[in-house]
Amino acid sequence: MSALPSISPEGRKTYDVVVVGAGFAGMYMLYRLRGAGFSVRVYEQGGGVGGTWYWNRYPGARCDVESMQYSYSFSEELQREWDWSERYAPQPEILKYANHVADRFNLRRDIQFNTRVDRAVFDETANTWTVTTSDGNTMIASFVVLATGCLSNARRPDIKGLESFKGPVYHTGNWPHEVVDFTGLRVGVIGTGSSGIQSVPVIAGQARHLTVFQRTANFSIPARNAPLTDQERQAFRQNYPQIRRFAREVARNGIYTDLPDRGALDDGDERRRAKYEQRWQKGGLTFMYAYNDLALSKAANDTAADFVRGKIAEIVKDPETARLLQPNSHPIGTKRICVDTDYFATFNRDNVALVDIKANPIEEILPNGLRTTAKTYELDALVLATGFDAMTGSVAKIDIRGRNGLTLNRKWAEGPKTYLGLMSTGFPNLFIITGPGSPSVLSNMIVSIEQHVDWIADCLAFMHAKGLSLMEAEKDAEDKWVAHVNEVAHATLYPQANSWYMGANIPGKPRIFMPYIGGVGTYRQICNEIAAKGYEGFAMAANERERAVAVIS
Ligand code: NA7
Repeated sequence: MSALPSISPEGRKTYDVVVVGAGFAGMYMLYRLRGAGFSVRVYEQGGGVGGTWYWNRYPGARCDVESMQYSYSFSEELQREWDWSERYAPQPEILKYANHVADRFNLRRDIQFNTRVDRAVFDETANTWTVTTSDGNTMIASFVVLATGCLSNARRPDIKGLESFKGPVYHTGNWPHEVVDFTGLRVGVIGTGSSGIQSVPVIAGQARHLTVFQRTANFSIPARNAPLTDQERQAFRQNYPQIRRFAREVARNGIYTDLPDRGALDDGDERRRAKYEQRWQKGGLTFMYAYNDLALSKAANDTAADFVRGKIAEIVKDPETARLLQPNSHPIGTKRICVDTDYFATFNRDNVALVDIKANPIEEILPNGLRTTAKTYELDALVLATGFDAMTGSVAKIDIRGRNGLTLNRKWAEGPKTYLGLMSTGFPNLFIITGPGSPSVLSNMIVSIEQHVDWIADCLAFMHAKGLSLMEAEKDAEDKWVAHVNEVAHATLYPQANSWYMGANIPGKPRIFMPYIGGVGTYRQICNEIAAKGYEGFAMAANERERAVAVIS
């Protein structure tokens, strides 16, 4: 181990660790590994740090977790010195924070920007990865860490005629860096997930006319966003030790909130309504924490869904539009619940129309608009808020070859298989941060990122101290974990929705519930116990010859 790269006999740079991606996961991974004395190189496709916050610059883009909680906790100084301006910081501020972190910890010197990792091939003789990047360079790494993000691979829908559209076409997940001005234009937004719901009110305020094309209505809770006062920031900081501990160890989703002590049907109608009203007024994702069985019991879930449908009917003046906006196709929370500012009220504006493309699907995009089975709409600009090839999409873009030349795409053809979401059998010395099989997108991502990074960094330090150079998930441990992830998911209502958690938004993608729903606290405990037992379920060896026999106990 050395903080500096060495040169292989073939003249290739050799690192202890190559990290793919310089979002929040890649940056913290670099910080930890560098601190432990490893030589590290980070490759980032974008021109700057921030990952998903670098690409998702659409109007109205904000995090749906409060910024005082959606921020790193690893540095006391950092969390004391950075002042978030609002309860939910807008994308530019989150990106500024990412840049501040990169500067403050001098991370840029080990990050190569505008460089994609195209290929990583495991060399079974040397126990190393040969990594090829888009600039044509090849280097050697003892370990590779995929910090590629879960919502980074923007998905352009396969709609006939899309290429023929004469006006500008934007994807929310890959928004231009220049200001986009919709003033005076007739704009069409396709998609009503989180990105559509956040951008629609802002675009409506600019455009001459906005048509929202909705395939599936979504549940959304008001953000109640507001500037943060000094007092509020201080209160958070004073309580940070317990807030952070709760988020890591107690909360299922890595967010500090007051937890419910009962199920929805344990309260009478009036009391239940009051509880939902209180959560609705408070705003945000923790609406789903009004009761402890909303993700488990359909009858309980229906009470929350009915409450939100009632709110939509109260807000939206036109009854037919209100009816279309009321979600009926999935239990509330089984698709990621959205957090909005004035989304439903936007449909009361004269310049906004909602089109039901479930009833009348889009047939074709035309040079000047869009035709559904019922009508043609004239448009000057098109916004695709159609989401991502989530969780596996960014990994799938890299040609990763493990033992016997097996590609990760081939191994995952029937759905991703991992042990703890951290490693996949047949791909030694390759770690994944917040990958499928870990709580990941069901949680406050920064809490999950810090947990994974700490676990990986500690693991590599352990291996170094023991003189070990090879680590691989055992097949049996992986099979058991995959079965456990499935079993836990199917004990909930989540698999009832056609969500991107299930891969259902990508035609042909296997329908597997990808994230681990057991909760971040439970998951952390499992990971810690496995590490404490000498990384149970992982084969570790000093070199390839010992692999078959050496499992550290
Ligand atoms: P989502 O949540 O995947 O939403 C995508 C939306 O686009 C959703 O309403 C889809 O309808 C719709 N969609 C996708 N493809 C099409 C086609 N071909 N035609 C019409 N409509 C389509 O992505 P977001 O970017 O909004 O949010 C992703 C996450 O980012 C979010 O959960 C937060 O965690 C942050 P569907 O529901 O499939 O019928």
